[in-house]
Amino acid sequence: MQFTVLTLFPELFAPFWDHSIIRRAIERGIITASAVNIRDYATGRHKVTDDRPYGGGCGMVMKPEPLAAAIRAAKERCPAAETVLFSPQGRVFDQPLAAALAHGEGLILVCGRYEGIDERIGTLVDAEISIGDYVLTGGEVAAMVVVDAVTRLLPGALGGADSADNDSFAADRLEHAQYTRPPVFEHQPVPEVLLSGDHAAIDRWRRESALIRTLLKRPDLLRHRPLDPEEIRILQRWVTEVKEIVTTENLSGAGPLPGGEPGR
Ligand code: 9D3
Repeated sequence: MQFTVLTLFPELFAPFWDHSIIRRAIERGIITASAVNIRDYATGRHKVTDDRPYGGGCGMVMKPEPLAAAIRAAKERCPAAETVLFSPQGRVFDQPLAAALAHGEGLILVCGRYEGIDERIGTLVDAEISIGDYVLTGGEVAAMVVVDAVTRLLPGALGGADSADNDSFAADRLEHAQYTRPPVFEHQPVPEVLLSGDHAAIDRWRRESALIRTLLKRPDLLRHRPLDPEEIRILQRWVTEVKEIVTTENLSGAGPLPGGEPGR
C-alpha cells in the first residue's frame, strides 16, 4: 500500500512514519509513506496556496491550482491509487471503510487547511472522508487516523499474536476487561476466575465482561448488531447473579430503591 499525503505541513508526518506499527510496516515493505508539501506545487515568487473567498467573508480558501498539480503528480507516481479528500462534509470514517480502503494499491490523502478548499477540486477526488462530528484545524490528524487504521489491517503489519482477523465482528462489541500483575492493586483484586486456570470459565467470564461493558457504555453498538441467542443467555445469567448479590440484607440502610425492593 502506497500512502501519499498532500499537506501544507509535511513535517507533522515525520514522527508518525517513524514509530511503532507504521515504522515496522515500512521496514517490512508492507507500505510506503510520504508527505508532500502542496506549497511545492504553487507557482510565483511567494508560492501562495490560499486566497480570499469569492463573495466575500472572513477566512481564506485553498487555491485550486497548487492542489490540482500536487494531486496529478501523486497520481502519476501511483496511477492505481484512490484519492481521498479530508473534510467535515465527508462520509464518517469507520472500521468497514478502513477495511474497504485496505484493499486498494495506494491512497492519495489530501489535507485541507484554512477555512476550506476550492470546490472544483472535487472532480479530482474519489472519496471525501470525515473522522467524526467535531471541528479540527485541518485534515492532517484525520490522514494519520486513516493511515493507522488501514495499515494495521494489511497482512503482516501486526505481530503474530496480535491479529486484525476478527476486527469487523469485534467492532460491534467492546473488549472485555483486562488485568495484569500485580494480583491486588490499590485494594482492587483481579477477578478470581482469571487466576483459576479454568479456560472454559475464563472464556465465559470474558464474553460476559465484553457484553456487560457494551450494554453499559455503548448500547448503540447493540442496536447495530442485536444480541444473538448465546448473548441473551449470558445476560440472563448475569441478571440472576446480580439479583443474588442485590439482596435486601446487602442493601439494608440503602433506603427505598426505585421500583421497589428487589425480588428474592
Ligand atoms: C471555520 C470553518 N468551518 C465552518 C464551521 C468549516 C470548517 C472547515 C475546515 C471546519 C473545519 C475545517 C478543518 N477540518 C478538516 O479539514 C477536517 C475534519 C474535521 O474538522 N472534523 C472531522 N473530520 C475532518 S477531516 C478534515
